[in-house]
Parts: sequence; structure tokens; C-alpha cells
Amino acid sequence: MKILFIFPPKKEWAFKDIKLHKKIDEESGNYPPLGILYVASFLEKNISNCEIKILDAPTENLDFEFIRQYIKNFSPDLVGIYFCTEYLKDALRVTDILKNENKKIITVVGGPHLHIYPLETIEYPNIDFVVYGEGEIVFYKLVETLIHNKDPNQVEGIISKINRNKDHKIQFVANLDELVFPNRKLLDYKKYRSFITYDNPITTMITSRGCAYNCYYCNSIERAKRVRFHSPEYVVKEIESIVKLGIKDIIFFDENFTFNIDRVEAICDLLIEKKLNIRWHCRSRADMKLDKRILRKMKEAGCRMIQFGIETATPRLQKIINKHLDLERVKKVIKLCKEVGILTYGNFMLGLPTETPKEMLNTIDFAIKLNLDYAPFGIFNPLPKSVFYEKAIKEGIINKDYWLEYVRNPDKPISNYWWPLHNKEILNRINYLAFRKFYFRVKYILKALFRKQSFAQKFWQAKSALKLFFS
Ligand code: B12
Ligand code: SF4
Repeated sequence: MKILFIFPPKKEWAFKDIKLHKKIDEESGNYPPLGILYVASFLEKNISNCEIKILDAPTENLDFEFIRQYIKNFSPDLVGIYFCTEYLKDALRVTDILKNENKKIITVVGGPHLHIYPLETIEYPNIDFVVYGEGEIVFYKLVETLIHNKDPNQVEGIISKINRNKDHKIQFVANLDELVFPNRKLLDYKKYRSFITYDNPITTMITSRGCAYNCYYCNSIERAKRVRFHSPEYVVKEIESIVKLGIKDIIFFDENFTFNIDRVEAICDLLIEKKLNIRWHCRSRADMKLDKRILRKMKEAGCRMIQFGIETATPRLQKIINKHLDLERVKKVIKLCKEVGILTYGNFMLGLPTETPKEMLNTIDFAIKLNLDYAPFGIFNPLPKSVFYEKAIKEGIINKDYWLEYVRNPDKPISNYWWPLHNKEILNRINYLAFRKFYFRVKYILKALFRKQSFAQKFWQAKSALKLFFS
């Protein structure tokens, strides 16, 4: 069986006119489509006689015409397409191209969009199967069933036009170590680059799945999942396989890499013992058990940067978003990171429900005072299926389910993306101000110039900064 996976081109975003974010996104690098890699690699390992290819359109700069031609030449039996809600239109366009070229191609869609809108998606005419949840085992079972001419509608986690009315349950992988390392060789793996790492090429890893928290702005299905971990041995073996590819910079994209400190310590011990000499970034929360001892060990094991979701400097809003970070603790952890030589990155949101312009300005000043190495600021937009969005619809603050309208008809982009009780112009102005105030300071520029980083990276950052400034 010939199987093709497609990460669609990113052409038409759900939001009509958020320009700043789009520009930053374009400048920030490109990351391997890890979800597809996991699914493809599991299949590759467990089923022989399948020819597997992946097209990562954004990284390879492929347009829809290229995809059409590729399908003609490769002539796949089955195509798996990654769906993300904010680029739904592009993903649907890929399914249309596939069926226009050859009605017999089986189209299977998966990814985060299907975690939240599986039934709406199966309504589209050119989609044969939806994979509901984590895809490795479900997709493998589907392919096996198709190869042996059995009934695909019986596979748990598969939604089709025939079985859509059944009671479907989202699928998770119980034991992560039963999975297969993503086979990065299925991609042109040296092409992946990140704006903020020490050097390039980079790759990404997920060493745990799920999340133990419930931030009200979040729509990740992660928040509904039990946290599951890869064992330290599995993680370090995967890292060894990456080092063999000649890649030294790794970003761990786990929601919270430091959730289990004992596991972090065990991973660090193994990395130190094996002298793997890599540089890695991870994401954490400031209220984890990060003390000087563990941070020192992380640094010794190659940790270069920690990303913290701080979101707001207003204690009242920390409660409203159900994050409850103690801002004194945030200051302390950032200070500790600096003392041991780990770079810090803080995410912030502007325009949270009930936030005043003064509070937004205060958050910007807080980020500056923390002296973070990177601090992206985004305008809060209520995400579909997040607690904020659902509640606002119920209470009439948002007067229609515009995400559902968009999901049913993505030809009409979303224009009112911010919290409705805020003024869009003010939000935009504060958002630009945040970037200007944070990044265009003499102190910050000097710090960036002296940051330990490859020369090529510094050059890229300087060029992008100028581009953003003049735009
Ligand atoms: C790393 C990351 C990125 C990276 C890299 C993305 C990439 N190339 O994979 C960058 C920074 C580029 C990025 C960009 C964006 N991201 Co992002 N990102 C993540 C993050 C933190 C991890 C993704 C990951 O690797 N997960 C691990 C893998 C194993 O899980 P997975 O991708 O879901 O894949 C599993 C299943 O979904 C399924 N599956 C996935 N693909 C396919 C394909 C087929 C055919 C099948 C059968 C199954 C299948 O099986 C996989 C294995 O179990 C997630 C949050 C999260 N925890 O998942 C957000 C997340 C995916 N991102 C999100 C968003 C909104 C974006 C942006 C739109 C942000 C923006 N405004 O620009 C862009 C969109 C880019 C795009 N075209 O998709 C949302 C998506 C929400 C949604 N409903 O679609 C998430 C869930 C975060 C959130 N809660 O808001 N992101
Ligand atoms: S935003 Fe909050 S709830 Fe969502 S995945 Fe991250 S930590 Fe969990």
C-alpha cells in the first residue's frame, strides 16, 4: 500500500487581520510535524510492504499545485492529512485536491482539530475517515483493516460517514514507551530551524503527554488527559538516535517537562553520564519544584532555556484564568535560572477578560523587570472549547458560536477574535508597544549581542528584529 502524509501549506489563517503574530510566526523557524512522524513511524515499524512518504509543505515551501502534481506521480492509495483548526481551510483544500485527482484515494484526517471537532469534520464530502485522538495505534489498525478487507468502521477511534452516530471515545496511548521513536529520516531532517536555539538544525521531542492543569484559556485536549511519561531510558535513547543524525539542538515540546522532577533528574543523570553534549530547551511552570540544585543539574545536562507560561502580572487575573501563579515565586525562579546560567522565556497574554489597559501595561513592565531573554506577547483570543469561550457564549458575552460557524464554513475568516468587551484598536496598540518596549531597549540589545549563540543565529535574529521593527 502506498501511504502519503501531508502537513498542509499554511496559506489562509482563521483570523482576518492579526498581522503582528503572523509576521512573528513567519520569522520564527520551522519545526518537524511530530504528530505525523509518530503515526508514520509506528506504521512503518509494524506493517511491512507499505511505502510511506511525508510532505511537510510549510518547511519545503510547497504549494497546492505541487501537491497535485506529487499525487499524480506518486499515486498513493491512502493519504493522511494533519488538521489544525486555525488552518482548516488549507487542510480541506488538500482533501479536495486529492479527491479531484482520484476519487479512489482514501483520505484520513488527524491532528488537534479532530480532538475537538471530529463530528463536524466528517461532514466534509472529501474526507473518508477521521482519527479521533492520538493516532499511532488507531491509524495502524485502520491500515491493517483496509489491507485485509475488513470493516474499518469497527476500529475504535475511527469516525466515518457510516459510523458517525455511534458513541465515539477519544483515543489515548496508555503506555508511551510502547511507541516507536519518530523516524526523522522520513523528513529532510536537517531543514528544521528555530529562531531561539543556540544553533541549527534542530529537532523537537515530546517526552510526556497530557496535562494536570485546567487553564481557562486553553483548548488543548492535553488538559483533559492523564499525564503519561516516557521513561528516562526511552528519552535518552531517543536523544542518542538524534545525536547520530548530527543534531545537537533539541526542543522538548511537552506541556510541562518538569512536572515530575524525579524523572527530570533521572534524564539529566543519564545525559551527563553518557556525555551526549546536546543543548536543549523545555517548557515548565514557575510553580514546579525548581530549586538551585535541580536547575544546576539541568544546566549541566545541557538545558539552555526554560519557557514559562506567565501570562499576566495581575494576581486577580491569575485567579480568573485559573492559573494561580504566585508572582513572587515567578520572580524567584527566573532569578534562580539566571544564577545557574539558564536562559528564560516567558509567554504573556494581553486583553484577558476584565483586564484593564493599566494592567496590561503593568504586565509589560513586569516582563521587562524580570529581564527575560524572550517574551512574546499575544492578544488573548477565546479558543474554541476553552472554558472562557464556552462560558462567554452561555452568558451572552459572545453572541454566537463563531468558531463553530468557521469550522462549518472556513471561507469566512474570523474577524472578532479578541475578548468582546475590549477595544481592538487599544489592544493592537498595546501589543505593538509591548514588543517595542521589551525588545528595543539598549540593555536588551546588548544582552542579545553577548548571548552565547552561533553567529548565524545572531545574524538571523538581528535581521528579523529589523524587519519586524520597520514593518
Ligand atoms: C509544537 C507545537 C507547535 C509547533 C510545531 C507544530 C508542528 N509542526 O507540529 C509550532 C510552534 C510551529 C506550532 C504552531 C502552531 N500551533 Co501549535 N502546538 C505545538 C504543541 C505544543 C505540541 C505539538 C506536538 O508535537 N504534539 C505531540 C504530538 C505527538 O501530538 P499531535 O501533534 O497532536 O499528534 C497526535 C494526534 O493529534 C494525531 N495526529 C496528528 N497528526 C495526524 C495526522 C494524521 C493523518 C493522523 C491519522 C493522526 C494525526 O496523532 C498524533 C500522535 O498521537 C501543541 C500542544 C500539544 N500538546 O499538542 C500545540 C498546538 C498543536 N498548536 C496549536 C496552534 C493553535 C498552533 C498555531 C495555529 C499557532 C498560531 N496561531 O500560529 C500554529 C499552527 C501551525 C500549523 N499549521 O499547525 C493548537 C492547535 C489547536 C487546534 N485545535 O488545532 C495546539 C493544540 C495548542 C493549543 N492548545 O492551542 N505549534
Ligand atoms: S495551557 Fe494550561 S491547561 Fe492547557 S495544556 Fe498548558 S498548562 Fe495545561
